[in-house]
Amino acid sequence: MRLIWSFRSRAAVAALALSAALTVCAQPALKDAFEGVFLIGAALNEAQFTGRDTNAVALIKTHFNSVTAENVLKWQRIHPEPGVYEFELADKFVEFGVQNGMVIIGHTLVWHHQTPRWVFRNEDGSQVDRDTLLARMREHIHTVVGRYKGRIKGWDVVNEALDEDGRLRQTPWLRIIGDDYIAKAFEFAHEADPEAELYYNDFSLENKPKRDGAVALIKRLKAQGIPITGVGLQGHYTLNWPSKKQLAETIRAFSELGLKVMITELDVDVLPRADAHRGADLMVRYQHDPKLNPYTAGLPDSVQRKLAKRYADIFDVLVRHSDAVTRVTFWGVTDRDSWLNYWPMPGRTNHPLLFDRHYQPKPAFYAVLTSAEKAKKSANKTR
Ligand code: 9MR
Repeated sequence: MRLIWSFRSRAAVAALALSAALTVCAQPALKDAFEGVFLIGAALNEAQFTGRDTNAVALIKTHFNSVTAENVLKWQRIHPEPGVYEFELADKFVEFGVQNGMVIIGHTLVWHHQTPRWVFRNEDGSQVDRDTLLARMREHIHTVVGRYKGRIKGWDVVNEALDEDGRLRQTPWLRIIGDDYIAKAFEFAHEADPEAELYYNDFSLENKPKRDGAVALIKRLKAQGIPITGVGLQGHYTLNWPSKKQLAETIRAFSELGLKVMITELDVDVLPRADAHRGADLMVRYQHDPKLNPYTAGLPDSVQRKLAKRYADIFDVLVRHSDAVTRVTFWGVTDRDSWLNYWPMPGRTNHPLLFDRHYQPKPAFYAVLTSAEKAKKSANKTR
């Protein structure tokens, strides 16, 4: 019995691999379709950059020319204890990008999540003072950025420092160091690799109050001569938020400040939400509710079409602003990898990306390719 099952499951895996391989050969590549428009990136997990998920690796090599580490460069993963750095996985991620000639992005240096408690504490448990925390931040940034100097092209230096109302988020970084912790992080990153591009990265910047806060923050940084290259709009979107107008205005608001704009974590959540939160705040969490998990057996055609239309709309805006937008990175490769299967509710089946759970392109993939063709045509016309 076990033999039959193992034969069957091996046959199933082989069939999946074959169909994934055929698909990879038959489709035009996203990165080629957008050549000269912007880079097309993906956030990679460990199974992908170590080569274990061979079907995903085939898709990544075919379609993407930029990679971001979804998790392995975060403070907790790379620097879990004082004086202890664990570079093994991060090294493999960077090696994957180098081997495949991809633009490698580092995510992230200073964030309020995934930073171990010890960073903000003395040995006796009391809170560290400003100078101690600045010294720890500098040491961390120098060690990590310095190690990958010349190989990681750009860093999300500070991640999610703003609240929805546009004010600085109350984090231990802000409370202990003060308002200038953001400027300091950029200065330290620039010291460690003067050639690296340095980004401020956040979600929901398409909403005006938060966007205005980010614009004010960046103006302050630029007035002080802080080396900031770009802004990352994370792009954790839904089927109806943000509007095309909001997205276009947001891109313009940052490009008018002389910054590069990139979409750094694109996905489109198709599942019903338990509340009005639009964004990606990891503090928002709910218990599993089967009523809010309607597409476990696959995405119905009607929703599949909505998702394709939504991606077409998003890319229409992006290609129209391709003078400002330098990279579009998806937060994952296939629906099976997406964090939206476990946030804000564990155990759901989400369908937010261009490739489905069987590594197959979805109608949204073709919609995005069509946007690329339009971009090329209009570029030819204006030439
Ligand atoms: O996708 C990431 C998930 O696997 C992690 O558990 C989580 C916490 O580290 O972070 C997710 O990625 C986040 C990114 O680092 C910052 N913007 C929001 C992303 C989705 O939560």
